[in-house]
Amino acid sequence: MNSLKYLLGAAIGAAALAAVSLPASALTIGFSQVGHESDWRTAFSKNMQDEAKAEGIDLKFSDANQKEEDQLKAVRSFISQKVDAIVIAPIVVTGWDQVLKEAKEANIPVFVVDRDVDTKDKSLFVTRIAADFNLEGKLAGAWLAQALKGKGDIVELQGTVGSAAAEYRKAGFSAVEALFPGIKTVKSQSGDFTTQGGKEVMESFIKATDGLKGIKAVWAHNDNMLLGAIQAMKEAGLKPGSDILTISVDGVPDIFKAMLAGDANASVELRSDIGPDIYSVVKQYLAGKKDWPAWVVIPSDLHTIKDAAEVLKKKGG
Ligand code: GYE
Repeated sequence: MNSLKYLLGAAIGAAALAAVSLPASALTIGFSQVGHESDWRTAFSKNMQDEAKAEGIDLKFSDANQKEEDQLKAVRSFISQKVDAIVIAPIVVTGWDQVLKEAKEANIPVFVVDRDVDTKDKSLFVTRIAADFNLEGKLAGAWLAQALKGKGDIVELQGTVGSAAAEYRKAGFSAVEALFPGIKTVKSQSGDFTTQGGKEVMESFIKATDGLKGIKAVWAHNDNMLLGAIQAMKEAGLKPGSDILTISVDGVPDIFKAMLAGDANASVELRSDIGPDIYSVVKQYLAGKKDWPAWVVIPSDLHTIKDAAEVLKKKGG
């Protein structure tokens, strides 16, 4: 009887121990993040970290500070730590082949998220989980073409040079612009997706065009650059949101606040809460589902002053 009790106790003890020691065998994921250049990015990082906690994932998070070489270092360190999977939000599209081959040789699956890579060998990563940046550019272009009634000079604030988010958005927007001979981008420069970058570039545009003379609108590849540009325009006595129309991408809380204040007009929102989508793909892959489309598309949609208050409320702002 005593020995039965003992056995029972030991079994319960072992079960309890197994439960306690579960985190040690939990899924370990290395996530190489671009940086913290925008509100969208910090919201995405937070979502990845919060969701990892909620799902019991051991997330090794690395912020590359918009520096390519830091990102390559982070991925190599994940490989040497033998993580179960690597998630990469690539800063730029180029330069990935070698390190992806190293991950493949180490048998660690790689998932590309958010921005794209230009590697020809698509077997170097499982899939890409991301919004359609080209479509975002098209939505922005279509909204602006309509708002301008097909006529007007505009200036463009580009995102990080060589990033998929900047390249694809520019291409999408240009495709629509090409349909409207009356619309012309007269100035275009990168503000590196930051508020400060957007402010500085807009200041230089204002100087170069005698206070944006003849300019009817600003197209910014993200909200933060536009928020910086709005500051610059207001400091120069201009009226963004009315005299100069604005369109940008991301849908961060501050852009909806700017719309409600009358300083901005529209933004294409892309989801930053994609942690659950990403982890779900990684988990299914590790559990044996190996066939994935090359791209798992996350939807994006356009918002204006009409639904700004409602969206802001949903975002808790
Ligand atoms: O729009 C911008 C960020 O790659 C989609 O990067 C992302 C972009 C986003 O810094 O704010």
